[in-house]
Amino acid sequence: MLLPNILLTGTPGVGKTTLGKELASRSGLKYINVGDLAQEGQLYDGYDEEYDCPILDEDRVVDELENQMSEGGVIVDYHGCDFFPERWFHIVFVLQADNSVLYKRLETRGYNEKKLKDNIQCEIFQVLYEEALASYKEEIVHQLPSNKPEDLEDNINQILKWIEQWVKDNSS
Ligand code: DAT
Repeated sequence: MLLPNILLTGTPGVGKTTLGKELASRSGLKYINVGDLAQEGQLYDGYDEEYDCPILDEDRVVDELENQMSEGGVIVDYHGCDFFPERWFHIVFVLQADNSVLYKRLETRGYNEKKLKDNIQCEIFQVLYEEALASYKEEIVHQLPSNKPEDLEDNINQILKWIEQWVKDNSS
């Protein structure tokens, strides 16, 4: 494998897509949004009436991604991380935003009151960070602040440096 696989996770609205796309264009790695992939392939298994959204068919998503992941060089973006095979990822970033910042972003998306409240709580209780720590080795899980444009720039530069070092360490 010549390039690493990177997981970007965190509560909806923290900035995974923004970071993932920009990072892909500056690193040459491939960006995959699991939500979009599921929609394109209709990789669903039922419908969640309470949350008013389709339920992801996790096994089919994993099957769909397996070949690309084993080749390496993929940035995966999803607001969940416990169903991917642990071996896929060389590093995991959990993006985080302040409540007030996240609230405004989700409000702009037109989320209803319940969805807003649930997502803000998800962020307050660091649900995705806990999920990442339970699913991957602690030393590869990193939190990244994602409140303002300077955070985005810092995060990109930091990850680009990490990729460069990984490539050096893994070339023989
Ligand atoms: P996600 O993919 O985690 O759901 P997103 O990338 O779509 O989030 O970002 C949600 C909104 O926040 C979008 O309007 C872009 C904005 N945003 C993302 N990262 C940001 C940052 N570091 N500074 C300011 N705004 C940001």
